[in-house]
Amino acid sequence: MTSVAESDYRSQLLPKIQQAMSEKRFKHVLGVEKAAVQLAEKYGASVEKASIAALTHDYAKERSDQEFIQQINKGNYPQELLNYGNYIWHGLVGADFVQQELAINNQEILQAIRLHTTGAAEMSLLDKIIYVADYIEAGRDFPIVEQAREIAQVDLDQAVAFETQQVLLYLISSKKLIYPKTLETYNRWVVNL
Ligand code: DGI
Ligand code: FE
Ligand code: FE
Repeated sequence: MTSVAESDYRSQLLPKIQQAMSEKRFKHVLGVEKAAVQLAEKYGASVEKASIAALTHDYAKERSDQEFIQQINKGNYPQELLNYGNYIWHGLVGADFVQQELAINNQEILQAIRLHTTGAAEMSLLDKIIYVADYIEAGRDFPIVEQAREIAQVDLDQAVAFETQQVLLYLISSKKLIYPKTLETYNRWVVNL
């Protein structure tokens, strides 16, 4: 695909993303795209895939619980997924809506969307880029984000580890239910099991 065709594809995708979410979330999505493209250039991933995965990663975030529950029951998902909520569903199950409604069938992109919240023990370069870009995009302003940004420019695996540890610290300190995949990510990337 030429760069002209790429930007053509992007400009057709953009309004579909925008209409699916608030202005604030759309700004976040554009921030993630910028961060993901920079990381893709730096670490040698496909810039086009990074762009599309970033633009679509939170596409389903504003769907109702009812829509997710319906999709979980329809699809090949374990029933225990129903114990969780939008925070887990919007990526893992939301990728189905991206595929169905935006006709994105690239499995690498769909996997990066599915894993963007929890990470996984096994992550591709694109998975890591989207996971980290979501955390460090320019609109994020939590206290340790600057440290996360610096690490991301030095070592992407270390950035995955740093983010995962911080997320786990937050989840535990606020007594949140932890999705097993989040723990698998911790064991692999933080503990180096
Ligand atoms: O969708 P975003 O807000 O851009 O970012 P995200 O998809 O990374 O995170 C959504 C939320 O999910 C965030 O507050 C962290 C949280 N989260 C990640 N793993 C788990 C989790 N929440 C719970 N309860 N359990 C998890 O295992
Ligand atoms: Fe998300
Ligand atoms: Fe996000």
